[in-house]
Amino acid sequence: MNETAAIPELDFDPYASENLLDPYPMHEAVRDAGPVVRLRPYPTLVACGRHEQVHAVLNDHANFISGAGVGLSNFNLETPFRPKSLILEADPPLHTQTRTVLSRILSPKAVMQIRATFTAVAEQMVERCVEKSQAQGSICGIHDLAQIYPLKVFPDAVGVEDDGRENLLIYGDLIFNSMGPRNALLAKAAERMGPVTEWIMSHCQRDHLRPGGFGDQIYQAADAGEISHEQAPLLVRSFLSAGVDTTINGLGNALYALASHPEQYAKLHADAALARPAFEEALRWESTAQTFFRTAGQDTQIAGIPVEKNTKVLCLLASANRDPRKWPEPNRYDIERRPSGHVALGSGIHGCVGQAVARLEGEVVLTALAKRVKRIEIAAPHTRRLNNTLRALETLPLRLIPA
Ligand code: OVM
Repeated sequence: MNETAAIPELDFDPYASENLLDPYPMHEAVRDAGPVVRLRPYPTLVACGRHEQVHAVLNDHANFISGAGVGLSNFNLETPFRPKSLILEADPPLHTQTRTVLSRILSPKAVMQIRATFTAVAEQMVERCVEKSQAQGSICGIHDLAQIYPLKVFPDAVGVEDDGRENLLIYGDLIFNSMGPRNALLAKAAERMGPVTEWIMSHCQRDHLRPGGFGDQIYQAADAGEISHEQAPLLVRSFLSAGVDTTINGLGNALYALASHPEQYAKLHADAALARPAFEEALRWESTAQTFFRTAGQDTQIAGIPVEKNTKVLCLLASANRDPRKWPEPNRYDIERRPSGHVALGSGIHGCVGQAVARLEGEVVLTALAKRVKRIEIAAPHTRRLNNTLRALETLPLRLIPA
């Protein structure tokens, strides 16, 4: 009866600093061990590192639920650290109701309406970076570009006031750390929270949101009876939770990919229309959200291997995105690859609802760079910001050589 004995066991701790700094050797070992593995430091979960199984789990929301949390903690056994997200940590039918509203607000049509503004701000910020790089010798790709761009355009689109936006960074860092274990990273993030939760929740209220913005549109959906007025602030919270730290690090990782691959940047500079595929390939190559979990909603199986009800399933998104079973030369960053099928933005009913906005941000920033900057040089080694879920850079010193 000991069917689980068939599952290989490995010693890796995905949350150990060495694996957060460089997860790729661990990913390879997990993939090569089998379609499903156990990790001795977390004996109650199973992990999937191959694209086929990660994709299958994400696309089987009936067996692999989100309502028990999409981090390590099982909300059936532990109280969530904040009221559950009504979309991320929900299953149908609730998820269907809330997702319908968010996906309309973030639709391609809505993205067309913000495109001109997002483009203009990207061009201004790239221009300022070029000037700063010339005046001071270098810029920080994170502080001078990847961080300030999303922190301006996205809260503007949601309709959040300018004051206090740095709270969004602290909040994002906490949320993505909270999906891992209660380690030192989470403790440090929680320490910095102080009044931040209150700031976040008060800025989810209608009277704090500019009329017509994405946030206000949530309340309009409540007025129309699509969701309740009690649900509205929590759905605005999803914008503030998922919309800033994700794109900051997506952009930061894309800058790192391009700076560390000058031959790829040369292609982008020669043809700015490659901006969108270059961003997409960066998402595959260096997945911003490294991991998400599901929970077995009943006794089920993965690749024919039994998985008991209530088991946490660790989906190593970044590993699936470099699985050689799926991608030729997976460790190569190649902006001419068309990496469709990557799972950096998830897959299935929970696939990133803001992906059109995220891609817009990536596209317009890389387009502005491609046009204005001939070469990007690494001015000094980068440093990483460790986070239990996010692949994040702390600093990325760059020299921008204008065209
Ligand atoms: C939410 C939420 C929070 C973090 C991430 C996310 C990637 C969603 O609160 O709904 O999606």
